[in-house]
Amino acid sequence: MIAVWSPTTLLHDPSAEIWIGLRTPGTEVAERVSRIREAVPAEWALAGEVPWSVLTSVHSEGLLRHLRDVYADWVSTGYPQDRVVPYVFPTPAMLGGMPGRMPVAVHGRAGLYAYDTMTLVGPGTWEAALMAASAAWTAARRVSEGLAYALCRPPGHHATRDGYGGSCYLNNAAVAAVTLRAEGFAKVAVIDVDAHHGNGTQAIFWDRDDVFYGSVHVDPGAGWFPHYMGFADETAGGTNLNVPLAPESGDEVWLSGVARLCEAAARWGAEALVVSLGVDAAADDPESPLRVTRDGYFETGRSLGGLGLPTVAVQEGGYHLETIGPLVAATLRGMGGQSLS
Ligand code: SP5
Ligand code: ZN
Repeated sequence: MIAVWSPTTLLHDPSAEIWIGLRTPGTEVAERVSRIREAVPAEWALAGEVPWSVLTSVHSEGLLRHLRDVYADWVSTGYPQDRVVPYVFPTPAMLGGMPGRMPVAVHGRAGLYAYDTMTLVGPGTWEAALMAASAAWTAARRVSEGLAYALCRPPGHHATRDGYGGSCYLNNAAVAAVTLRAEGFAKVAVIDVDAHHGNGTQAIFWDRDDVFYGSVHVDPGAGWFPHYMGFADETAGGTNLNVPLAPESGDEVWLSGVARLCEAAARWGAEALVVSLGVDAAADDPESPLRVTRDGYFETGRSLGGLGLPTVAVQEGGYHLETIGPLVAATLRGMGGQSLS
């Protein structure tokens, strides 16, 4: 197995999430990276920086420049706290069909690309997000050497072409998918086993027939993030498959969902696979109500590995520091056809 990371990903410190008006401690912390690295025995390779031209095949120049520049603009304006936090959002409801102007104030502009108040931008955020995307790019370029794992942090699957949210800034899995396409794989499947629906990845590939997106996740219709998307009727004419699960679902229901995604990707004719590997569906995880066990993650990996495709696994969520390392390791062992221990 190839495992790719970058120490630069440690520089992002969200410090907090503003959630329903409460300032709560950030859950997407740098220690996640050390916990995973300790648990995954591999020759860790360093990511090389992803070319800008690859990023613009996934994201708009506007989003990329905003993420690159907004923190410096924020600091030079002299706000009372050290993180970019939006307070006004130019939603269709606000603009009422009008085009709207580019705000002069940075605090006006902060809501232009952010779609929630939980995903703050601080001093190392751009550098970390860039190197997380770079890890996905590097891993995808090395997929011919075997199963490739990118320890991306911050995660990516909630980031859309034009927007960031859900602790995600750049869509690492989408970067891996377009890189596999550029490497010559004609049909690439993304299978997302993070506990949340990957609305960003779904939206980025919605109109494309060369990338399939499938996700198993806690049902947004039961009140869970990302609330607006992730429903079973979002099919994109056959290149998108959502399997929403009831809160409290455990291994049995989860694994039948994973099996459905694997069968669909195989039937569609996938030639290469990107796995959005979140482990926040685990019973101990504070961010989802699903109840998947370590054995369940191992079996998830076995199902995905059973496809027999060149595979890039991209880290997404997983927030219980005591267990994320073993959970990621178990999934990767399953994917690689190894035994659990
Ligand atoms: C990549 C990923 O797993 N993103 C997760 C985004 C979902 N976050 C929803 C947060 C809902 C409220 N969390 C309350 C905990 C307070 N810190
Ligand atoms: Zn998640």
